Amino acid sequence: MPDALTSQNPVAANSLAAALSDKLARRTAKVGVVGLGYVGLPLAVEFARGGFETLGIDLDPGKVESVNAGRSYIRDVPDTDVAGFRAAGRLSATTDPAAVAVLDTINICVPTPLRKTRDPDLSFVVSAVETIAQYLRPGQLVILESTTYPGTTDEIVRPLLEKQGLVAGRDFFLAFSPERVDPGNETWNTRNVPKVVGGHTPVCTRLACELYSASVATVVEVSSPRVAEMVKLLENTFRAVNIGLVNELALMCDRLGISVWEVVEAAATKPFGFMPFYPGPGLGGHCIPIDPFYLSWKVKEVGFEARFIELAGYVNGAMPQHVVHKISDALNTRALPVRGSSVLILGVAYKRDIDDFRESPAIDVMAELDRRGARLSYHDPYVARIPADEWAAGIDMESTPLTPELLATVDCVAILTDHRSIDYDAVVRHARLVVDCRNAVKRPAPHVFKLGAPTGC
Ligand code: SAJ
Repeated sequence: MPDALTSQNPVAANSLAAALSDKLARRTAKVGVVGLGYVGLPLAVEFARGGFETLGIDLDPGKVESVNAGRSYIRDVPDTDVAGFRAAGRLSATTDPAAVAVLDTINICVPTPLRKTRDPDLSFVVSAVETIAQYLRPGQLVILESTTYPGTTDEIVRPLLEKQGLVAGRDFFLAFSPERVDPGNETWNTRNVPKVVGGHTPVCTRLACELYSASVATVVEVSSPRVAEMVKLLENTFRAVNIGLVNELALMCDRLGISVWEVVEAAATKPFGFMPFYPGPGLGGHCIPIDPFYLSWKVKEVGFEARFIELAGYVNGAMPQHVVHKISDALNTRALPVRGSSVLILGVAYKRDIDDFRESPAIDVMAELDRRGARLSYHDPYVARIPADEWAAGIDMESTPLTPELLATVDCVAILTDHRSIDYDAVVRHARLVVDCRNAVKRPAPHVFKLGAPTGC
């Protein structure tokens, strides 16, 4: 009959778990983070802040060199944090995967993109896990954080780790905890966003919670890695579907002669049962446009069609084309064809006040305008250049300084990302024609055309 302690505390019943739990409690555990991107570097810094000797492992020597030089390359991570924990001997980095052998815990924070065929690309996860498996030893805790479909940890990660004969939950410990990093968010960060954790066994869950509790204010236990994987997909599918809804509403309002911005603003006064989303030129970033398709792909395996996800993908995916038509219609009011007209794009990042233009719908709009023969320029205070090999038009572009002369010269200014640092009143004052896809222009004007609103709204 297990004694009270073991039945209440499953960790105590497993000597390897008890040993790790003790190291976590005394902060003597050596913790590792594989993948030092916008998720991994903040996590490594928070583990160091939590008192652990933390090792970052990344394939990119540049990232490793930066960390070891006490420099950050992620906007949300101050250099002072990296330098401080580096000096305290609590943070370092390496490209050598063999370092896994000396670690007590390993968090995997590598990308989970989509392939061109819109299927999940788990190649980065598999590569990281296969590397870890080479050095896996009894007593280690492995946690996957990369956003993925329900079943990845159990069906892909666990078998790869168990190949050497160790058994998850007995010889080593395995959990999933979705990353919830919102780049550029000045309120919510790795420390204060609740961390959902689902372990392969209760012991795995408990150990993962003990690790995070040293660095994260709130840890939320769920019953399995599958549940934790699904939690993240619900979070981001919720956004993609609601953004699709409001984008479709914008198309309706365009036809009904109503301002969708006025409608959403008024609906947002409802203090319960409503959450505002806003139309835009499409869906950018490496989370929202991608994560829902991990879920729709997985459920196809069990014969289910995730129609909301597919429909939202269709609506959101069609927005760049709609914006190009909006720009074409606006030029048309000046008897100007797209071909040969000069169009200045304001904001190319995938959302405001950040520097990331990967998967940005603004780039899709620019590529289509270029294909139609427009003479393009752009201004984005956060994105200095767009390399030729990073977009379909295949031309190197640099952000042009925003001046009254430039605004007065171009045939049309298209606001695609509404960075707060831009003076949109000045844009309206100097520009001949404005197409506003983000409701950045607050005062109506006859030369301002808005997505989802009649002219002059
Ligand atoms: N977008 C709209 N209308 C909206 C909201 C967003 O068109 O009402 C567009 C944005 O312009 C962008 C895309 O959708 O192109 C994604 O925007 P996002 O605000 O969802 O920002 P992301 O992609 O940085 O999403 C991250 C996610 N974080 C994680 O996955 C851990 C997401 O879960 C967060 O909810 C989101 O940040 C956030 O709330 O900012």
